[in-house]
This record gives sequence, C-alpha cells and structure tokens, in this order.
Amino acid sequence: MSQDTQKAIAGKRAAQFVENDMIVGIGSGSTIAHVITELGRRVAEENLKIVGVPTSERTRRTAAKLGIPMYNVDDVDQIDLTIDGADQIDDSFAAIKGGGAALLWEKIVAVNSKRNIWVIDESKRVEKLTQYLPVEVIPYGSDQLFRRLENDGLQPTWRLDQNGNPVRTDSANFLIDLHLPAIESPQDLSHLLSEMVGVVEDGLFLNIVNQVVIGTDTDSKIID
Ligand code: ABF
Repeated sequence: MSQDTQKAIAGKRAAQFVENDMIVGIGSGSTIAHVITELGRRVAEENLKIVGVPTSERTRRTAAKLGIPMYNVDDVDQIDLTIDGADQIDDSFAAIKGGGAALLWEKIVAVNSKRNIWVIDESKRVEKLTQYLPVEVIPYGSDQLFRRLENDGLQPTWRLDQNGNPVRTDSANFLIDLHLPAIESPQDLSHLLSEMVGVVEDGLFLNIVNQVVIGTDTDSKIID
C-alpha cells in the first residue's frame, strides 16, 4: 500500500486525540495535511470546538480554510496538545525534523505544549538517526558559517528552491542541510551546533515527544 495511504491512516487516527476546547499545535508536512483534513471534518460535522496554533504559515492557511480558528503561539496561554510529523524517529524517540523547512516554529510550538504526538508512516522509523540534518541559520554571516560547517566535516548543502535560490523560512532565515553518516550522539551534535554563532536552531528534536502514531498498510499503531 502507498506511503500516502499510511500517512492518511495515521493522520486520521492522530486527529482523534483532539478533544473539545483544546488548544492544538498543528504541525507541518504532508502527513499533517491528513490530520488537518480530519480536524476540519470534525469541526464541520461534529461541531468540534478547538483553537489551532500553526507551525508554519502554510499550516495556518490550510487550517483556517477548513474553519479552524488559528492563533499565534504568543496569543494563547499554553498549548494542550501538538500533533506534528517527522522525517526520522529512532527507538529512543529522538527525531530529525525540518524537511518541510518549518523546524524552528515546530520546535517553538512543541516546547510550549503540554503534550506532543508525532504522526508518521513506517518509513520514518530508523534504528539510528542518519543522513541529513536541517539547520536554520541567520542569513548575515551564513557563508562564513557554511565554511565552518564544511571544515568541521558536516558536509553542508544549501536548501535551494526550484529556481536555485536559498529557501527562506517563515522567519526569513536560510536552511543548511548537513549530510552525515549515522549520528552517534544526537545530544552532542545538537550542543555543538547550538554553540555556533548564526545557527538559530537544528532539526534534532530530543526529549520532546510523548506518543508516536504510525500508519501501517492496514491500520495504525501507537507507541508510548
Ligand atoms: C514536518 O513534517 C517536518 O518537520 C518534517 O520534515 C515533515 C515530515 O514530512 P511528511 O509528513 O511530509 O512526510 O513536521
């Protein structure tokens, strides 16, 4: 069965965790698109009363179109539940996020949430985080930073749009993707990056999620 079918199954299941009167952090990416669709259906058909907090401008637009009132993270007291996607999740629930260029707002919303659920298809489960890691950087000085990342052996590449221009995040920053063999210690790598002037945030999400909903070919399963 297709990856998108797994995403749809997982997204529909994850949306059932949302209850009336919740303030809900809404993630980004194609799996979350299924969550938003289901939440929109529940708002329309079940009169679900919720407030959404977006992790990207695209999510804000998509959810608002489906009748979900959207507020900025600073406009609410605390988020009850955030549902988001991920690019990779290992067995310790460490994750790589940011393939969708929204890692900064995603991490801001996640750390301001009482509870976080990630929703994925089976392909996102890995034994060890590996390959690529998105890093959001301030444009000013980013060429110098790029060279430092190269010298540190982190094999950086610029995230470019279809015209070959640097992708701008919703905070108007650039993204650099690091290309790494297996990441032996995500904590050490995240600490190394956080010490680099010009790095705004990295796509390592550690000690954040509470539950993971995984779409399979026939159903979905929940891992705590
Ligand atoms: C977002 O969802 C990003 O952090 C991540 O890159 C993406 C997962 O991709 P998709 O759900 O489209 O497979 O949360």
